[in-house]
Amino acid sequence: MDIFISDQHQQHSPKYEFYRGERVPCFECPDRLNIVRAAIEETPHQLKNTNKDSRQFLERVHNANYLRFLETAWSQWLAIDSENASVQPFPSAWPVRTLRSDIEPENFVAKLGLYSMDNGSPMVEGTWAAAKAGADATVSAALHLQTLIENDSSSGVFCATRPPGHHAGTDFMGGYCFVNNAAVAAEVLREQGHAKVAILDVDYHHGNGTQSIFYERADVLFTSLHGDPKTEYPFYLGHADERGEGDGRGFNFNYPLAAGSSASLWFAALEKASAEIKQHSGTALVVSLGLDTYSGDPISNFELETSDFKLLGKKIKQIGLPTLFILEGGYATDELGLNTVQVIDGFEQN
Ligand code: Q9C
Ligand code: ZN
Repeated sequence: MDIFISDQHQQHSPKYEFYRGERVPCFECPDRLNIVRAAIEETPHQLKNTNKDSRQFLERVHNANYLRFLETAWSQWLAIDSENASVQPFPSAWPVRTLRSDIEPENFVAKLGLYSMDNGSPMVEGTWAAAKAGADATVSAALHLQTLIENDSSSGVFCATRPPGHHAGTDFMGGYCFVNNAAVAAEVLREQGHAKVAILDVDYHHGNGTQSIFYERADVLFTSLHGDPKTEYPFYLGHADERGEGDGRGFNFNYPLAAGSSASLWFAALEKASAEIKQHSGTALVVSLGLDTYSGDPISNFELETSDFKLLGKKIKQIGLPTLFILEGGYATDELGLNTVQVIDGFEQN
């Protein structure tokens, strides 16, 4: 399988996030992708160039005000006080019910709240560069998949990027995510002539950003298995009764599972999602591959073991569509490389 790894991800290296009331070292860290790269370099899989420009696709997925904010956030932060160079900004106020989100405030922290769903996306000077490079890698991978499709409809391509993307919506960041790479990938495949694209999100956390971006569209099917939002992040989306709206009605499928669910329950839900995808007559599949379903994940609560990731790769292959894997979460850093390679090998060995 050909592999794309964002080469600018290390620029996004925040020190802290908030966890259970404390400021702790970030779970979403550069070592994650360094370890994935090292594991892939031990395999015969080829590393490809990630140099396509994602701009036009980012503009389809995200609104202009939000993209402008992301691009200029760090200079706005420094403009408040040059000593902010060594400090991470966090939002502290949000325009929830009854408050207005139609006027962009001038205060930087107020803007940060307007464009965030939580305080869980710490930002540093290189965040935009890393997020943009991740989207560039995604576009490179999606276009490469298209060239492979022309020869062999059962191809797969893997794109390893960070920061992850699936919590980011049209105009907000959240849950370590700034730009929605899976949505960018779906838009590229649509533009390449795929009338219907399917997304399968297997991250532990519901892909609220991806769901919301495509919720009223019939051309991109969204399916997701995840921890039940009644107890698990992102809490406010991801229930089974969310089936799409307007033209998108019937093109959204959520399979929430109780925290602590076994691997066999998880694979049973995967069968249901796969059946929906097969019925959909799509011609390409984007997988939001979170590996935080691993039993050893420090912030998640499913029970998949390393060998289950090989089975996951095999099951995804059996869906029978050209597939683009996009890395999302996965915070058991030491095992992330091995688990990633398992998915790739499971897909290839079919
Ligand atoms: N603030 C992804 O897996 N909160 N995001 C954890 C610490 C949110 C996970 C608690 C977890 C977001 C892409
Ligand atoms: Zn996750």
